[in-house]
Amino acid sequence: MGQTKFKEVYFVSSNSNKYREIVPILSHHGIISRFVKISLKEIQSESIYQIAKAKSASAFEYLQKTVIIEDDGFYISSLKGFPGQYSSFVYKTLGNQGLLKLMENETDRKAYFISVIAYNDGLALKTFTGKTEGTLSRSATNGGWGFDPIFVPKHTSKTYGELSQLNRKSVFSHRYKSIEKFSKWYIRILLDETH
Ligand code: ITT
Repeated sequence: MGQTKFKEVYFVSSNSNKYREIVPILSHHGIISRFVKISLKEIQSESIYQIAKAKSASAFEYLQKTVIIEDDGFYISSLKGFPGQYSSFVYKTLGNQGLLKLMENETDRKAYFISVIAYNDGLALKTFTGKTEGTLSRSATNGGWGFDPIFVPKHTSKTYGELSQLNRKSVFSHRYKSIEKFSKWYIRILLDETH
């Protein structure tokens, strides 16, 4: 049996909150990662997968190293999936208070998060998905970042924000699910390469 080569993987994003959440999961699997904080241009597409794939291609083109990127969407049922692929823009413009206002008379409060991790080493491009369903809260709580204060995942009454303060967001997190899938796959290919 050969020596396992733990190649570094570069996580490219403008959002350090994402990296803070994924780094313990990667480390847990023995994956060494580096954070490259840049904003990658996003293509306009209905599909979060197409956006993620294109983002991974730009990241690889920029760094010429094995990269992972993440694209997320927050989908509100009664708004037909809005903000979806516009989540980042909507957070910066409407914000949590604006979204709550938009939804104040709505009884159907179902919402979900999707995380797509795209791996790109210049030859292989692979995506990994995590989805967490839940509801939009009536008011914003403390804790977390982005939509964390207004999203209550299923099987708890706390928001991602409150869970984050208790170090329990990862138990429910869409990001945890996608990065966990990626990590298991990556470890497998590294092991296969060395046998
Ligand atoms: P990149 O540079 O990695 O693209 P970004 O913040 O622009 O960073 P996205 O395009 O994936 O990321 O946008 C998704 C938005 O959804 C993000 O900016 C947050 O506002 C929100 N979001 C995603 N995951 C979240 C989480 O775990 N908790 C709260 N909000 C989240």
